[in-house]
Amino acid sequence: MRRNMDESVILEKASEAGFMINPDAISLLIDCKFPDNCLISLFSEVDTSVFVIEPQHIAAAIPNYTEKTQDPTQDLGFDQDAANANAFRFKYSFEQNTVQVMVDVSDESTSVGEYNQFVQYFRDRYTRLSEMIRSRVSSRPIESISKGKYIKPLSRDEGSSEISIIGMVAEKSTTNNQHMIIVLEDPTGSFPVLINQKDTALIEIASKLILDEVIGVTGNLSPDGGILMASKITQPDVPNSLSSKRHSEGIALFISDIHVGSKEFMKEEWELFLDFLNGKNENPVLREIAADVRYLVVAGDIVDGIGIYPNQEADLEIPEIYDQYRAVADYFHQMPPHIHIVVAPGNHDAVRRAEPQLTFPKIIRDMFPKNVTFVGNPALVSLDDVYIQIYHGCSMDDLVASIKGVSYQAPTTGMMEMVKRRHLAPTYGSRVMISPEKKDYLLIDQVPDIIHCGHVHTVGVTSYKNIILINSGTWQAQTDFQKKVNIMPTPAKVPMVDLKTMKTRILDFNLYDEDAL
Ligand code: D5M
Ligand code: FE
Ligand code: ZN
Repeated sequence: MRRNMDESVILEKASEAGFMINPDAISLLIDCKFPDNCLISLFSEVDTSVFVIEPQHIAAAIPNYTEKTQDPTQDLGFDQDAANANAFRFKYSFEQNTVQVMVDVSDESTSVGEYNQFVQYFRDRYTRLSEMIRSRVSSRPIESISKGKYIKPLSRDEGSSEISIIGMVAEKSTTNNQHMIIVLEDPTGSFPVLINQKDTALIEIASKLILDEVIGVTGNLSPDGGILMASKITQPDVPNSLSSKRHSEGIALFISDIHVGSKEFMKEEWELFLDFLNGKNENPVLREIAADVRYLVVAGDIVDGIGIYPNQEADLEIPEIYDQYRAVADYFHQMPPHIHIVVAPGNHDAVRRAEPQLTFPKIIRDMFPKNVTFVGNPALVSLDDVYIQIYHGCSMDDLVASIKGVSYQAPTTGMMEMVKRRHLAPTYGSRVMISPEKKDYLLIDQVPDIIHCGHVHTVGVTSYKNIILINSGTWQAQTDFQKKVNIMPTPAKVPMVDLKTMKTRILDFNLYDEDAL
């Protein structure tokens, strides 16, 4: 009969071998019923530079460690097939996951694109963004200072004559003398603001302003009352001191831009990712991570689509749209069913192009397994208590084009600019088409714990004021178009967040890259 593995025996043998041992490593040995007469040979596999034996050392020493049911004296269990069958165990079940859709236009759309709806839409945007600024800036309606209406209060204190207005940036220009002029607009009127070229700090801020963002400006009126001479610009932003993040447990993975159907879709790397999800990666560290995965969030462009750009047919492996969705759905059927998957559309998907985008039609949703929750783009969802703002990211093209320092190679720089403006797509009428819903779904109202974008096909993970910003890259190799415009994708990388510690990491499934995990 097998002897029960005892903690004191493990401690003793580890010490004999010259190591200390972490309690989790002890639990792992007990859990997998490792035969204690083989402990010494196990510990001899561990690198002598190791001081404390951690679970990964054990997993690495015996990659196919297994829960043995047969008599350990007969067989140490290093048979590959038996090990593969028994070694791996998912830690969570589907029932333990809680996905709540907090904000999503999908069932609430009212827009038909009429002029009046645009008026209402922009009023909602202005009201909610200006409210965020109003708590820090005491402002007056533009009407009250227009046409010389404003009368300077009689005061000996010059500083007290400063006034503030809050408006949308309607125009932006530079004078011959390098001063900047910004025209601000609120529901009562519009007013020009001058940023003096000598105020270099303010010019730096003003030069990054983009059309249609909502800002507060504080300053003095010119002697003739015709222009506001700015001394301060206030963006909505989020507070510096966001309280520590909500958290949960297990792991959430973030992907986007799978582009199934494209000739450039990286099938092999994607299949390696599927194997990883199923606990079949050779690397014990990756198997340990896979065991912990509870959520997978997908931020759009799940297929390459059809008719998205001129002559796309030449780039398609699967020319029919439903065939593309059947192919990607088939991959999702190969994912472990306990993982709760959240899928939002992107500009290549078969939904309306204007944002906010409604979720996929029923005929497509029905192709997928039951563990998939479909949302629109953007959408705010909570995974347990952790708030995730999902947005495919088409506005990144505008942000790269209009803000100095924002680049495709560092996609989170653009996401930071979204947070400063509390808006996912601040500029209207450029690359992003907007559908005028009653309320502005693109506004970042509730401060999330994580913002997840895709679209630009480059991976980036960073933190801004305690919000984790993730751009999840792609599974499509560089296209001819991207080559022409010098976009260098970073495919087959998967950002993950440990929901317990809120620490992040990027898993790499590139097959032909020496550095890949
Ligand atoms: O976008 C993938 C990437 O390619 C993203 O960075 C935008 C860029 N892209 C795609 N089409 C265009 C056009 N027409 N102009 C400029 N940049 C573009 P995806 O949504 O996957 O096509
Ligand atoms: Fe894409
Ligand atoms: Zn896209």
